[in-house]
Amino acid sequence: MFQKILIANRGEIALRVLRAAKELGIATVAVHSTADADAMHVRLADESVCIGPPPSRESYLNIHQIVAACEITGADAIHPGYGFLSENAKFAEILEAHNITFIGPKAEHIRIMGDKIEAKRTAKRLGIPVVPGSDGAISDEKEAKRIAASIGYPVIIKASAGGGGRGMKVARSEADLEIALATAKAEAGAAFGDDAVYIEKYLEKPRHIEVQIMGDGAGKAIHLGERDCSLQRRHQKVWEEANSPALNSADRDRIGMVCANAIADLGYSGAGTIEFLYENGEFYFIEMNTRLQVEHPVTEAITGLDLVHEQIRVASGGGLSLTQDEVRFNGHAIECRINAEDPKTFTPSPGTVTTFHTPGGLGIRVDSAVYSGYRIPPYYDSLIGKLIVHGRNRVECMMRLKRALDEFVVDGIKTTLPLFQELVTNPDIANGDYDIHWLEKHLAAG
Ligand code: MV4
Repeated sequence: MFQKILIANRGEIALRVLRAAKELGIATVAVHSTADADAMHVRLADESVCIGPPPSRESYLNIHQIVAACEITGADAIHPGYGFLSENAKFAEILEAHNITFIGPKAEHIRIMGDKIEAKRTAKRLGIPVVPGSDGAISDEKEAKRIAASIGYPVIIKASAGGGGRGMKVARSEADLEIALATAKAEAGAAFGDDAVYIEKYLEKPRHIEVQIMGDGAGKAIHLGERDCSLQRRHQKVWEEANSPALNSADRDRIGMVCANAIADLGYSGAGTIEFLYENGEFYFIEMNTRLQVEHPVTEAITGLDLVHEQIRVASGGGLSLTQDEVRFNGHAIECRINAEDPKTFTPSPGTVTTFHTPGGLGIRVDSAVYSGYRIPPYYDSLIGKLIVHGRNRVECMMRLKRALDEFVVDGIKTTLPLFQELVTNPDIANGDYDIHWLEKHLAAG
């Protein structure tokens, strides 16, 4: 087991990792920018190192400073959290060269999944169902037209270096295709320095369902069920739940086992998420995330497992703590992402939080690094906390969420809490009847 872990992140996820390390008796090192000197993760860590000025590029993304902090403090492993360096294959390689363990997958697997064409090709080879489309990059308009005609319109053009919704163009007919292809290619080249694009059948009203997997890096893997993350705005998830209201247990087991077997074959190590679009009872792979995700606590709530413990165990060579047979799904969980934003316009609202009072009681978890008097800096993302609610079933979970939201007080800044007050009483949400476009339509309808 590791003696000391450096946490290369900030905010609630830095705290989340710190808590897991403490429970395992592992010493912790926080790193922080000058804007985060008063942050909770810095206060709670055993040691801390300032790694640069406020902009992420010069601090939380600064590989040299982070490696130096590791060497100065003698940490033997780094947990990257999510975002920042968590899916940077180069970073994983540099750590390996310095004999520091990266608590995450092999660099090779991060690289494959970062290239969306390569990811899809790999998924298909491993037996995961993919969206019908081109086998690789589209070389010219003629090829695009031929493939689009064979899969049928509408189609979507995606950047291989994109992901998370960046660099996508829909073409509803052959007349749209020429311009969609040209703009997708130009935008991908400008944004990512790689203009490779691929084509897929465009699914009109899917849900976003993702499967949580964990591999031991040596051919064993398990799945921990799925999360439904369809409620999102501009590709930012807002509300996530486990299980998906759209799946029955046979569908869950089927897609879960397909993913676990694929991940075992790949020799994947650590936590990962396989993302699907789900429409008319079918799953279609879109991307894989090779990190711990923001919404991992809903999976923890229904499985009783600590995913960060599991990541640390696997990275230190201890293997998975359980087999698939030992995974049990219990009840229902919902996560609300609380952002420091105007709940109507979503304009960021940094500043001093004068009161921060969190809900409690059975089935309630709040992951946040905010405290009363904390000043939210304007430099980073606007997530200030996650409210995770567990119940024996979805109805109980929703009732509990409603009362937890009533208890939650955040004064001094604007937050998205009022949006959740509204969602928790909405009939479509109560029925689990929503797709990836539901929230944006709801917000547009005012
Ligand atoms: C799609 C799609 C429809 N058809 N692919 C957006 C994020 C990126 N991960 C993939 N995305 C989509 N890919 C096909 N073939 C619709 C989306 C999409 C979406 C997906 C998940 C969650 C929210 C979304 C919002 C708009 C579009």
